[in-house]
Amino acid sequence: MADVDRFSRIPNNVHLNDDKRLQRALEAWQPAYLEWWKEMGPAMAQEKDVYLRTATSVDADGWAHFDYVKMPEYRWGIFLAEQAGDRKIHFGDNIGQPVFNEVPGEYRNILRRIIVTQADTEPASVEQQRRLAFTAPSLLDMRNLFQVNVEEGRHLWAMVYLLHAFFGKDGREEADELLRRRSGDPDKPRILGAFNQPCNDWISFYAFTMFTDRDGKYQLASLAESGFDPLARTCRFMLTEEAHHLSVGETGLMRVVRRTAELMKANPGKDVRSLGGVDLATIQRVINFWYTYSLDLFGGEISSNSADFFAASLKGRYQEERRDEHTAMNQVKIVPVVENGRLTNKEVPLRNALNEVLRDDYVEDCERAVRRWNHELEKLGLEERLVLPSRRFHRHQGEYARNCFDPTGNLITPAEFEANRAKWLPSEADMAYLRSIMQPVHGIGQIAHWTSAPARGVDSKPFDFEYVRLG
Ligand code: BYC
Ligand code: FE
Ligand code: FE
Repeated sequence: MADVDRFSRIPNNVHLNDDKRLQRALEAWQPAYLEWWKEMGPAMAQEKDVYLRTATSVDADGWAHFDYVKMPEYRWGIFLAEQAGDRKIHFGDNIGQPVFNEVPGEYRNILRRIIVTQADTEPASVEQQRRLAFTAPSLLDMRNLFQVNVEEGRHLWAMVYLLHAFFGKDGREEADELLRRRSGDPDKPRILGAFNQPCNDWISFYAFTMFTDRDGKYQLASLAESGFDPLARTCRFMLTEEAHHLSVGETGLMRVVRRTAELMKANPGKDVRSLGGVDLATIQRVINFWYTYSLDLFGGEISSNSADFFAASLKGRYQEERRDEHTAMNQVKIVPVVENGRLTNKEVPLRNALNEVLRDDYVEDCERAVRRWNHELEKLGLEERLVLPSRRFHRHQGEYARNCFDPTGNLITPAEFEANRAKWLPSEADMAYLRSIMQPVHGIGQIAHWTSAPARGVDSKPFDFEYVRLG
């Protein structure tokens, strides 16, 4: 990539040098970001060398540069994927027009809202994961955690660039607010529900990166279709980083399941907890928790916002470009809703059901991962299986938030829900147990008793590589 400026204070491929006002504004935001990172970023190893990947360009072969870095010195940069010729808008009401390179006045508010919502999740996740390194099950896991954290920081930079570059004073104010909200803070919480939930043990961390980062993948993919080209290009590049986060979650849970299966196989009939492992029932409950909070992140099943985003050609469907039809007009989607105390199918104009369309793609992807985990159980001849609960279970947003459902999706009373809560969702006792086994394993090549070592390291390095120089 010819245009990368790697050596200025803010590495970038957006010609920051040519826009002094913008450059100064971002350079003024930078110290506040670093303050936030010190206060809310990883609570240990900030001064240690960590074997990290840094984006230095957007080329297929050049963007992932691995080296030892101290996290506060990570080069958080602004990288947009290459401009794709004379791209035309390919969905919504502006179909066929040239892509927007500036913000159309009539879409300014909704576009800013989309960007702020996306932006807010990035620092939120870093805050949620702040203390996990203390109990990392291996140096490689600790390194992966830090990798995810610095990249979420970079994703914040990506969105803050858009706010500064295209939204003037309001954009700068929003960028400042992004450093003021705090995950879980009762007075100034993060915007979306999942990002205010505690994530203090590694089973939760894997479930978070599996399910919550995966919402990120689907949201970013929809925004990568955007008619607002700077957003589309930003998201396209973010997706390349996101793949690692998803694999940390998916393989993280797989490693735990494998270990649990081994313990079960070697000790038939014995309580897995008495062996120091994580029993399948607890893994299931943690899955239930993060999966359902992540389902909420797609918004309501029936949403006029989703119709507006699509009509404005700002947010498409997953892989919109591969579809045959791009107006989403004169079509309906069937959505089960509760009416008069029972579930009935409702026909919803497709544009108003696009959150649910995206959720369908997400659910299918999650099901694929669950099949993979179950394969670990199957390989050892175990009968037990993990499942995804119904998308109606334990919801806080959308059609199903007003009622209670069991994990298979049957309508139940609030009393029935409460009576079963500890069976379906992580309890205080579960959390206390997980805390008790989450002891740090920080020696080179060592792995915690409750999980198994990954098959491979990163960057072709072995598992017993010194991924973090704690010494
Ligand atoms: N929690 O019409 P509705 C990631 C609000 S993750 C709290 O049903 P809409 C990452 C909604 O804002 C990807 N509030 O939904 C992952 C609205 O509020 P107002 C993040 C919620 O607007 C891990 C009201 O409820 N990116 O990158 O169609 C680590 C009615 O909303 C929630 C994006 O989200 C919730 N879960 O869709 C790091 C993309 N859901 O207007 C990073 C941008 C809804 O009444 N955002 N509400 O005040 C969007 O596209 C949409 O805002 C949403 C919601 C899909 C989130
Ligand atoms: Fe992200
Ligand atoms: Fe992520």
